[in-house]
Amino acid sequence: MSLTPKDKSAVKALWAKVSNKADDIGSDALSRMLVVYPQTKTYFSHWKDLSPGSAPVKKHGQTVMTGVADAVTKIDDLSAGLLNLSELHAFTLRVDPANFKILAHNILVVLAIMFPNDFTPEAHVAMDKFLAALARALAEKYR
Ligand code: HNI
Repeated sequence: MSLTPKDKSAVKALWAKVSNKADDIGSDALSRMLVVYPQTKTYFSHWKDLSPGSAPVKKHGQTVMTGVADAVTKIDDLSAGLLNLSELHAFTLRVDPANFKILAHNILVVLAIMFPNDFTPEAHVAMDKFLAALARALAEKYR
């Protein structure tokens, strides 16, 4: 499902409202992913502390959300925009692409909790489509 112009503006509008809390969103989404989908912990076994809100979780949450912020600016061509990041996850990090959908889900959950008023059904569907497209773009170099 591709993003309509309306979806794209809804994503940009929501992102403009929430981006100053990107670090908190990232930390909470990553914390939830590791607790609720513990199979995702295998990629981070080199961290000292994988518990919710720990220093490495916070730091990596920040990193991931920088990637999401970058993707918002590249929303018109995510495949080209995320090519390097896709290659990194596929060939170097060897992250199973199923995990991109899992993280996308957790980001949505956190947005809904932190921004109940801004997370309208329109914002919800647009963000869901955007995160799905982001996950697809990240998975592109796997084949
Ligand atoms: Ni991901 C590193 C962005 C999903 C495992 N990841 C990064 C970096 C960015 C990034 C940016 C840093 C790149 C660099 O160093 O140049 N990751 C994203 C985005 C998503 C995502 C935008 C999806 C929304 N990554 C995932 C998922 C997993 C994952 C779902 C595993 C469950 N990523 C990693 C690992 C690293 C990583 C592992 C290396 C981090 C480290 O310190 O070991």
